[in-house]
Amino acid sequence: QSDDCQESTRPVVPPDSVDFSLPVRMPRVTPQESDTYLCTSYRLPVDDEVYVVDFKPHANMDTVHHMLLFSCNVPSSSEDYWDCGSGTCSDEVSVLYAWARNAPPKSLPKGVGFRVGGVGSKYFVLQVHYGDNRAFSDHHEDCSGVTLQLTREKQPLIAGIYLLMSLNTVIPPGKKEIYADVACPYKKYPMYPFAYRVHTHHLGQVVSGYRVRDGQWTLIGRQSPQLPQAFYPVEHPLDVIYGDTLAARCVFTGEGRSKDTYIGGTANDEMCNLYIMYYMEAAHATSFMNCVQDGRPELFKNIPEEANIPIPV
Ligand code: IYT
Ligand code: CU
Repeated sequence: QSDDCQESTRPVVPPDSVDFSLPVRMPRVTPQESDTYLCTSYRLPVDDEVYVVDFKPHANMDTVHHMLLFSCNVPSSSEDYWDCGSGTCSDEVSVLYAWARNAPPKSLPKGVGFRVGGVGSKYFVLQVHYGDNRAFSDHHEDCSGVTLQLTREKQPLIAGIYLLMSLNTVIPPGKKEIYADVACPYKKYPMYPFAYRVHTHHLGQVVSGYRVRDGQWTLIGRQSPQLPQAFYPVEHPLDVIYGDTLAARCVFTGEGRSKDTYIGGTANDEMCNLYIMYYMEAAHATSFMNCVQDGRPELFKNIPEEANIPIPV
């Protein structure tokens, strides 16, 4: 079985071959209640720059709701594992991988790798959301996680994440439809989006992301945040170049709420996130970028109508 703790033992010696794998897995945990978020960290066993080129999930379908893999330099805790409520990392952090129940796993295109180690991030932090706790009534130990495939061989293309998020959306109670619009000018070397992930809490209906070039809107991805929040492939690959604008809209409903809903960390708060996974040529790649700017209403006047249509789940 793939979540077996037997085969999850971590390598002690830094692997010196060109290609090596790294298990980032929970250290035999037994969650005590439903909806527990546990985090564990793992330091890269080498100091040089290496590339993550593949991910293999090991998740117990009965217990794991989703898993997220972050990279950073300062994990929030030095314990073997901890409650993610006290944080994942205390420095700059990025998502590298997401696994969600019932969503097909997404692999990186050939020649594309996430750059880690060296002057970059040295730690991986794994977050596992354990759902229904009845699966743990026998108090067994769980070692869910992900095995990373790494290589020292320089990759021609570097993967990165561009995160668009709203920081100041307020959803009035009972309001049928409310938009959170985010947009930023793109001022870097060309990037090529190949996957995307959306994230909201319960009130999100649909999240859409676009490239705007010369007033023309081209879809990067559109998905319901109520479906498994994994990375989905960009259906019609495109480039994003200096001078373009990246824009995202989250559609929320305030129905069923009796108070204003704000952006925040709990299940009763909301979030509006669009993660764009891209690659860039190695020579001038930027690994992480984000955008938190409110979209101008004049710009969003021209957003395609599809962005306002909720996706039935
Ligand atoms: C306020 C908010 O929207 N938080 C999001 C996005 C976020 C991700 C990272 C914000 C920061 C980050 O360093 I990485 I500052 C958020 O927390 N999203 C959750 C996870 O925590 C990543 C998600 O599932 O997308
Ligand atoms: Cu959230």
